[in-house]
Amino acid sequence: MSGTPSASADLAVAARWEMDESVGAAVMADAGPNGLDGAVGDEIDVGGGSFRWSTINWFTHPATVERIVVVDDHPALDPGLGSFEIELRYRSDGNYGNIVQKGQNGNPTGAWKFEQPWGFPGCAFKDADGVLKGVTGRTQTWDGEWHVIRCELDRDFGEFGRLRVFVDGEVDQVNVLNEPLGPIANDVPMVIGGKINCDQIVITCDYFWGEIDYIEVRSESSIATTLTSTTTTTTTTVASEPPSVVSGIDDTATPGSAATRGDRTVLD
Ligand SMILES: [Ca+2]
Ligand SMILES: [Ca+2]
Repeated sequence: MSGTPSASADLAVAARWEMDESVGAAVMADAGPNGLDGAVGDEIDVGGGSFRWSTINWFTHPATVERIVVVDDHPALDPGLGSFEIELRYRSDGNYGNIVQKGQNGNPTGAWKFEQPWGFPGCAFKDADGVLKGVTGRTQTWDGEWHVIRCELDRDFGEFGRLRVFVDGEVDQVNVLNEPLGPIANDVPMVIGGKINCDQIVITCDYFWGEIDYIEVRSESSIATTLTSTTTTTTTTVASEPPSVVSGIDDTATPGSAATRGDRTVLD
């Protein structure tokens, strides 16, 4: 069961990971219609109905790919021009970290992420033209208690759509878009727990710590994934990201600032 109902009837479950695997499991099973199982890194503590990540400093070197779960690219996980939602139940005493994302700043055809800078949950979407829109909650949720968080890209609202973040079933923050947000699709994996393309030197990995009970992604693109096959170019690879040049606001390095409440200039 989802914590909160979808705003749009146009959405279908793209994937749902219950994260109920047994101790030591290497595969995160998808209960959704597309069979999007993930590969679980060895440093993730699995069992008892959740996945757990140990505390880590944001600057800890080297990058630790064993801290992430990797789900292969699938069109249902790319918003395209449709609406999109990510919902998860989690608890954390960390005021930092990327929780789940598909793509990074250097992915030229778009990216999305769900994060908790300074413990404010939120998400950001970047389109193929580089337009970046985000919404960050007003409620800090790094209190170690369980919370259901949902981020929503609603393409059908108003002229250009809106982003909303829900905390425990209540709307926590809204960003009504003031310009169009174009197509968002890439050919890189979806990652849970931090970035996949990072080195902790030039590109921070933004590792999450805490515990996740489940994650569900709902998308319009999942309604007809066979019709929504990747139409973007295949020139993007995981290794192609240039250095994460901060052109204005680094939303993870300046968490909690006023700028992180609205749109950002970098999605990393
Ligand atoms: Ca794709
Ligand atoms: Ca679970």
